[in-house]
Amino acid sequence: MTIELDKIVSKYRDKGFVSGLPVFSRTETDEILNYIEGLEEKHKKGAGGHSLNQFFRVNGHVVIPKLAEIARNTTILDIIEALLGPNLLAWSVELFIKEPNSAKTVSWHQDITYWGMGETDDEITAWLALSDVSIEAGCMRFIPGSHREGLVEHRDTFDKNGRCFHASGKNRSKNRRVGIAIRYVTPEVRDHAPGRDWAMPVRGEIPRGGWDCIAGPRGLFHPNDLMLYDRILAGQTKTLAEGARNQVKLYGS
Ligand SMILES: O=C(O)CCC(=O)C(=O)O
Repeated sequence: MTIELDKIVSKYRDKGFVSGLPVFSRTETDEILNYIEGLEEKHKKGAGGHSLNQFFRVNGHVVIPKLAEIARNTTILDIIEALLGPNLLAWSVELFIKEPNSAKTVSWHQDITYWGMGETDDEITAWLALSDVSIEAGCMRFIPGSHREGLVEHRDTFDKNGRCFHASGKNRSKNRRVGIAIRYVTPEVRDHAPGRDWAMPVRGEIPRGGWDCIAGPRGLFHPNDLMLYDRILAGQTKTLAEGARNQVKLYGS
C-alpha cells in the first residue's frame, strides 16, 4: 500500500487523527515484539534501580536502542514531517501493553494537558500496533474533531494531535495487545514554555533554545544513559506535577 501524504494531512487536520497507515510488515512487527519479549525475559529485575515497566512506560528511547531506532524510522518520519514540518524531535517512546483478558483501560484524555508544553499543535503521537489490535483487544478510540475544541477541563484517571480526546478499552481477547507510542515535537514547542526539556533530534536542524538534545542510547541500559534517564525523569516529573491538578495515573483499573 502506498502512503499518500496529502490525504493524510487533510484527514488529520479534519479529524485530529489518522489510522491504519502501513509502516512495518507483519514480519517486522513480530521481530520488534520478540525483541521486547526477550527484554522481559532477560531483564526481569529491570536496570539502574528501575523496573523494566518504568522504561516501557516513559522515555524508553533513552536506554533501549531498539526504541530509539523505531523513533528514527524514515516512513514514520516522512508522515510526521508532512504534518509538522522538517525539524523533528522524539520526546518520548512508550509501550502500551494489555495482557490477555485484562481489565486495564485508558480513560478519555487529551495528552498535552500534562506535558508542560502549553496548548500546542506542534506535537503528534505515532501509535504503532505490534499485535492485532481489534475492538475486542482494546483498540485506540478517538473523538473525531475534538482537537478543534482546545483543552477541556477533565478529571479522568489520566488528567492526541495532543488535543484530540482518546481512550482505549479492556483487552477481552486471549492475546497480548501491544502498542508503541512515539511522541514527536518540533523545536518551537518550547518557544513559549517555561524551563527546559529533553528530546532526541530525529530529522532536520538541531534546535537552539529550550531543549537539551540527547543522542540516543550508547547501548542497552548503558550506565551513562541510566543516569541521564534519572535526570530526565526528575525534570519531567516536576513539570507533570505542576501541570496536573489530580494524581496522574495512566490505567483506569
Ligand atoms: O495504547 C493505549 O491504550 C493508550 C495510548 C495513549 O493513550 C496514548 O498514546 O496517549
